[in-house]
Amino acid sequence: MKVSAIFLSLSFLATTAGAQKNAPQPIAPCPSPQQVAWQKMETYAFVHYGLNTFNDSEWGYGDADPKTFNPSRMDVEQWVRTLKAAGMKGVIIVAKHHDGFAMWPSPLTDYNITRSSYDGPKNKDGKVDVLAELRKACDKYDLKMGIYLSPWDRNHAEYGRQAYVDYYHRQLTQLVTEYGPLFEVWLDGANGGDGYYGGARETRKIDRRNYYDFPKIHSIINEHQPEAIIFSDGGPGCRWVGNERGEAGIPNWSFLKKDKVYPGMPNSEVLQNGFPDGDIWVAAECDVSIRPGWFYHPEEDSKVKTPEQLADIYYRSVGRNATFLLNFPIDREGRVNAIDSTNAVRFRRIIDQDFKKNLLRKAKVTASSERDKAFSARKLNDGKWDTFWATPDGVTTGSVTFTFGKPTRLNRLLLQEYIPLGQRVGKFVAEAFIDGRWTPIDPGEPFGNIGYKRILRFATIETTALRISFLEGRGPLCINNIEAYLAP
Ligand code: FUL
Repeated sequence: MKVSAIFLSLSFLATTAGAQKNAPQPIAPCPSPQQVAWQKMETYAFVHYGLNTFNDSEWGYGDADPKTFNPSRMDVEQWVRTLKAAGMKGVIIVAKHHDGFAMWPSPLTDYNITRSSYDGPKNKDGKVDVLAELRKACDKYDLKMGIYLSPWDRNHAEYGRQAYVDYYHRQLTQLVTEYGPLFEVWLDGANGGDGYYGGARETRKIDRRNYYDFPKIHSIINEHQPEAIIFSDGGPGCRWVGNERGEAGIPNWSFLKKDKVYPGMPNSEVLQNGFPDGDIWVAAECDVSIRPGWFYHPEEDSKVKTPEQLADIYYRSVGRNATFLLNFPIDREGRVNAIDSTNAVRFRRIIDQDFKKNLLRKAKVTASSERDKAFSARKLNDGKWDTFWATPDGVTTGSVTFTFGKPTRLNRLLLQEYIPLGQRVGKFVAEAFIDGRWTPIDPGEPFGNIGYKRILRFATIETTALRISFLEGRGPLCINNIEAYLAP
């Protein structure tokens, strides 16, 4: 290492450590570094593709002929290029849906892609393998990859008995060891019911809480993919938001109660808000399909969500302290359909336009109180993640005022807490100085709380100053970013 490089890295360490010195104590529960990195991805994609695509179904019984899987122009790179253009940071592929059909050449079942009519690129063993194709494309275009492996399997003869659970664990082990780094593993909550089950055609019930041996599933994933976030209704990495509209609740706490949540649990509406007094950090993920169905159906070509609808969902998910998982049903050609891709790319343009120029960047910032120089309110508009404004110990409320040099028009406000130290703010309000008075802005919904990110939309106002008052905190405030915009 050259002397200058050593000096640079030492001074870098000194400034980061300096910025953290005298920081407020974390307030549990706090996210792991992996959970923070995951939440910063904000938008990522799902792809649903399989026998359902070719049999016009959403939940196959597990009896459809593998030969019916017969794409005419399949192109996995086209998926990945499209998702990149739509600003997605990762893609989660359904490796196996409830029908049990494996999209990779699973040696554990004949019900897999090698029995289909697909004759695409071959993996290192000379077999068709959609997961291997996706891995390659993701590496080429720098997109993160995740998998969905349905615990419910309507094809497997042993479903409902221990032999199936062992099978599921072995399938999972193969996926987490052979397809490179995964950012998320998706454990669906749909469970048990009628199916083909190796020809038995009956209804099978399972004990949702215990049947799959979730502790074992988690240890398999953690052992081989320590960076992966595990999704389920109850986490432990991230949680379902309790609806498939792509909408988080107001408020939205990133906390759950450990003993109250598990995949397939009843009363899942509570997941929209989380628990203010929860004991584990499990932030919400909003999954929603760009079409009414998760799988492709030609008659839904006229029902693709518009760019404006997708932007609205972005505000209701990312803008409410959640992530936005947007599903693309791959069509019968084997591509992201042109309508879906056009709308998704236009959606990204809307978001880019809405957040083009942070109008608070040059405003003068003052605060009701600050911890010390290192945690000054000026950090709020330095655009960096790990410098933040904090109040002294014991001070759990406060306000920040931004003053503009001239009357300024705006209609968006974005706030972020420094979540590595926990989620703290319970209530806040934003006011603009208009006609000589402080007037609350009207976002058309409750202000709620903050967390990783909160975005408010309101009719354009013209103001000379903006004041944010934090009315309730679980401890000293740790706010790392406030921005305002004038969206077109
Ligand atoms: C649900 C499943 O039942 C749907 O088919 C879809 O895969 C969705 C993402 O999760 O629980």
